[in-house]
Amino acid sequence: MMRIDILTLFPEFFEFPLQIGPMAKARELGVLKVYLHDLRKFADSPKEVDDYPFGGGAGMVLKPEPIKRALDAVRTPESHVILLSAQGDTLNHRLVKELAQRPHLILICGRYKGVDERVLHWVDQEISIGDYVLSGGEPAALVLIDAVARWLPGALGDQDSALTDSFETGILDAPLYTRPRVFEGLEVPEVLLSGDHEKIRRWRRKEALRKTWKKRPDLLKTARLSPEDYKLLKEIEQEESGR
Ligand code: 9D3
Repeated sequence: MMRIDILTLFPEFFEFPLQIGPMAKARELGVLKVYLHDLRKFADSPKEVDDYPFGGGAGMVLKPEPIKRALDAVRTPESHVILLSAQGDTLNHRLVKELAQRPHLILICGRYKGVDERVLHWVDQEISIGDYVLSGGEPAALVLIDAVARWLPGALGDQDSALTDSFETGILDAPLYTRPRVFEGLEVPEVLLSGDHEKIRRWRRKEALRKTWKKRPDLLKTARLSPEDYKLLKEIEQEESGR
């Protein structure tokens, strides 16, 4: 069971997304418990969550007291305290899997210009979701929870497994098609209608490798490839150079 406590000025930001998909499934199964905490409730008054920066300048800074009080209320010796911050380690597949092993995450969402630097004394890790500017930590926290929930037992249902996710297999997914067989003159590849499961498996593997070779050649350096994969890649390189 994983517990996640979210410290935020906008708890309502999370309500709808947490009711959909693997996050909802994990919560229904009881393998994920999410608790929302409004930082305003930990302030001396609802207006005292932020203040002007010492030294001057535009914008507001989140005060340390509400965050410390909220942490004191929710943290245990098992907690891993994360500040969502544009200055943190960039979230990736490996970090998501590490976080999914932890029993308790506390996610602190910053807003405005940022949080008082002293908050970092109580933070185990700062995490960013990429090099672009968000208006606050909330969307980043949601991204993190979504990615982590996929690794909790049962969250994906019977068919799907995080182990078949693209970043786990190391290459991109094969192209997908559904009905109709012909749409605006564009046909579904014949092999997918053939019923020949071995032929379909080989085609999918080859097209997944082709996509990776074209779009993310960097992934081919670290992917675990079979002798068959190398043969398929050779065919792909020949086909693509002859175009
Ligand atoms: C651009 C200079 N600053 C804005 C006045 C710094 C800044 C402060 C606060 C930049 C972003 C934010 C709010 N962003 C987050 O809290 C955040 C974030 C992000 O912006 N990008 C990627 N990941 C994350 S995680 C939290």
